[in-house]
Amino acid sequence: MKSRLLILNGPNLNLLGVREPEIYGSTTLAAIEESCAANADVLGVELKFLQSNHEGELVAWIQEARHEADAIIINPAGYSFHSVPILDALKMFPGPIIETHISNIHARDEQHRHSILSAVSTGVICGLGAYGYLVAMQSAVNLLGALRN
Ligand code: CA2
Repeated sequence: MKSRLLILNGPNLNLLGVREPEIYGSTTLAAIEESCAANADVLGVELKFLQSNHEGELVAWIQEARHEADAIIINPAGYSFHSVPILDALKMFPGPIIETHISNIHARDEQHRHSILSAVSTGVICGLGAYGYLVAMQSAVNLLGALRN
């Protein structure tokens, strides 16, 4: 059976490519989804790619993922820095979790530097731009393979 990857995107990421290209690049979220879908074919995995501006919706998707996904890749965007509900939901997911940020959050202002979700993530990728999503997918597949062996 193919591994199932779930990619979740948090608030405002639907506006990627439209605002602040100097920080987040000029690639749109639709273009990122397209390259992730192409990468899923190459890696031989199933992919679901979602975005929400609502914390509760993201929590519901993470809960559902316990039955529907083998690994979660999440760009929690602004929720990275304070969302205890997302933190609690991620704690209940049994598989690998790759937290992914387009920008290098460690090189940013104080407010954007400390993600509380990193403590429950298997790995964290940041600062690689949209390419970070592809690295996250490759890492998830690698971790799932290691779990199986
Ligand atoms: O670099 C990332 O991927 C972030 O998760 C993006 C978040 C930011 O709060 C994190 O520190 C790092 C912001 C997402 C806001 O999305 C925008 C999209 C287009 C233009 C401006 C913001």
